[in-house]
Amino acid sequence: MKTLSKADLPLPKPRVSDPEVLAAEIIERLTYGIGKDAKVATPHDWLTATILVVRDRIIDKWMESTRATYANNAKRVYYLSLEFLIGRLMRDAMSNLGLMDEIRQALGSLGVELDVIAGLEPDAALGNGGLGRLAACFMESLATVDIPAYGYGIRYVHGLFRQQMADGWQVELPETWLAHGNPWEFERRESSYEIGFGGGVETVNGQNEEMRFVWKPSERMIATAYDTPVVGWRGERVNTLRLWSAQPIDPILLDAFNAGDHIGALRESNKAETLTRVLYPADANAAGQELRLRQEYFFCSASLQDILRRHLQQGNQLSALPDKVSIQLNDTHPAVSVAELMRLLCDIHGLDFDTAWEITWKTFSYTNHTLLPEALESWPVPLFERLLPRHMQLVYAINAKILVDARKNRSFSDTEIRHISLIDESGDRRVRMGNLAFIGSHSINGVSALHTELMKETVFADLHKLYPDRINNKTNGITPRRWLMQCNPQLTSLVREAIGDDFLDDAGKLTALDAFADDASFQEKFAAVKRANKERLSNLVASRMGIRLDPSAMFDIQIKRIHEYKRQLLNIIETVALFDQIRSHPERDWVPRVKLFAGKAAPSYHNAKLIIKLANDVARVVNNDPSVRGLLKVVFIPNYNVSLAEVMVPAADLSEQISTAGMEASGTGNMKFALNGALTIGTLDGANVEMRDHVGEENIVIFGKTAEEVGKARADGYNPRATIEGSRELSQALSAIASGVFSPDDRGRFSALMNGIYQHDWFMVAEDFDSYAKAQRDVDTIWTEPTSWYGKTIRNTARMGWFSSDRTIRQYNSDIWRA
Ligand code: B1H
Repeated sequence: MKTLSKADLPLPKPRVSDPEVLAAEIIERLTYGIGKDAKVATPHDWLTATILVVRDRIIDKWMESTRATYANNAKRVYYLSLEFLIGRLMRDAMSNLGLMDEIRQALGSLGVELDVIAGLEPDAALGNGGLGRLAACFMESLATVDIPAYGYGIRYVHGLFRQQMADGWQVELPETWLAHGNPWEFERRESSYEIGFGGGVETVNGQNEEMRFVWKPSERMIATAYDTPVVGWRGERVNTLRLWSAQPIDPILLDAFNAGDHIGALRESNKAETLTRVLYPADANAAGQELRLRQEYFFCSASLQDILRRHLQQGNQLSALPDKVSIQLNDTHPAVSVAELMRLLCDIHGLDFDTAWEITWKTFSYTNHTLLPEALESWPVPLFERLLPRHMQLVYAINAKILVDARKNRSFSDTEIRHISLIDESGDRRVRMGNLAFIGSHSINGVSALHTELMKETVFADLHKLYPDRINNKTNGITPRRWLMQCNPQLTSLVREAIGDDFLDDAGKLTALDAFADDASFQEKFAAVKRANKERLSNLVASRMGIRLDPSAMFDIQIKRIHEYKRQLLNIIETVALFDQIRSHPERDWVPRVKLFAGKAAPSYHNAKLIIKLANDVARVVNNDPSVRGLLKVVFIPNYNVSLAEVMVPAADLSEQISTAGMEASGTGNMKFALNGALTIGTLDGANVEMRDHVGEENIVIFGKTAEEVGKARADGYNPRATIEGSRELSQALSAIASGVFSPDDRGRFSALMNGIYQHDWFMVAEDFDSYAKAQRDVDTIWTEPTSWYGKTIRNTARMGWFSSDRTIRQYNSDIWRA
């Protein structure tokens, strides 16, 4: 055979996807890829073989997408995030490639059931909650709307902990998603970068006698890339999620080993591997440890080196960076990137400070996800300086430039200057990562209309005054592929029968369903789908927990991280009040309800863990009381994750979105439920406000104080005791819980928790209680009139298309990235 030139190398034959070919390939992979005889293959082997066959179909498109981006020298978008809460990938990939039925048939012909092996795929839980899940939805939408994009993050060996219940208490266990290997990822040894920490900065003279800075780190390690393909809808585009893993420069120090120091020989190696071992389970609470700052810097430095290498390799000038590259910072977690890009441009590529600065802020944009003060990251100056001495210098230099300008040209006051500064001088000196991200970006966005307005008025008021054109809103969204088509195939089919296939490519087209909202036969089918989804959830609860649910009862669901501001406590207290009412008024027509909860608490968040225990204690008492006559059931399902959400969301009749107004930046669970035909009970908080605008106020149940009223009540020194004494139902429920009715084994267990409501009630549980309880009875009334109920819930599905993350991504692109 003669040798071919590179240009003439043949491409592999395009893959065929009829069931017979697929079945043959699955057997091939099982045999030659995994080394297993089909006769003895385990379900896991079948899963891996199937993924490898699906993966082949992705790779063709992946290479095509990458080739085209290189050829066009197109602008690329980089999404930097410490979290990607992906969940399972196989169903997503098959469905987006349009291979679901073919693979099902292929496996069926081999005697393997798709749903069984799909259930074995571990969840990639590299995130805490909404912020991480948003990043995953965005990755899918970026590919769907055909934007050349890369996600950058960390390949944690252990994702978010597994939650187990021990006597109703949360216990955290390590999660091991990589235990069976990960067939989705490709290790890219050739894409490795050196990352430094510590040491000092030396000055040398540059070519033109100018002063140059050279950082000499005392510690170094290697970042190695692992790539996962992300398939867009209909498989038109495949983007890359690139996750970094830390490796030692020398796997073992042989000198030390040979001298008998066996532990010392591995110290470097352990130190590197520790860095990317675990995800911080913080969520809306800054994780303030040194290892976290190391994780942040590690992945930012690797990502920026990679981005610059790609940019230069394409033959671009550094000055063209903002035209060819947009870097979106997902919250402040990657904010150290601003200083790192400055270091790379000045110290490695020799640009002067002012030129580098202009390139930097034009390249970055930043998304803020919370106003909670405890979530705003800041690092003690001594720690920052010890770990990143050169970056500390650059932070001071950036600060000087901004503050001098603010003082000289814009006559800011001392107080305003103090708020704008990158250094918080109010206590021990700290580097403010929010200010660094803001100042280093040309666009700063909030995640719902209300949240964005509050950003301007509160945390960033002074920076907003300095840069009035930078803050903008991008209301969050969810991908309708995972959160409708995949998790609710029956509803998807029903909608297709009614309005055709247009909505599959444009969720906005769901509005055509409005015409069917009052159609009796459509309502009946819609109800039947909901019923089937409730039966599926009931089966899950029966098999995991041994609890029987009645699918004809109203399924009332609150699933999200456990946090005081999200007010699971308000829901539980109202449940206790309802329990009292059902027993005292057996003559009334109570609507049978199942109250479902799921969610994880940060391991160090005492009150959140106590709230989980309370939910379980209340469940035990309520579920075992015969006088309830099956009218109320309470269930806390352990180990909430993406896969569990995919079963719970389609099964909800009522969606609980009841945060203290002004505190939930957006919420995205709220959107998933409404899209799947649930009614929302909620406050005017986050994206709930815009959901009301879209579905219509008659199709959502709103209660409680507004953000403005909450602010005013707090400022006026609101007195919860008076409120509690004014509500019989509330005071009875609180004293029952406080006195140990639900905790006979430890009567004082919840007294401090209840006392917090009497004393300060920061989250306005008491203040909103009556309004919430009344809203719940309004929900009951709607439920008793099925045509009204389904009219409203169908209109929710019809009008939620706007909340597709495709719309969100298009807005980011037209206003910020312009890729
Ligand atoms: C959100 C976080 C968050 N906001 C710190 N902030 C973290 C903060 O590990 N940490 O240190 C982790 C996560 N997460 C959520 O973002 C908001 O609470 C939701 O309202 C919003 O929908 C979501 C996506 O924008």
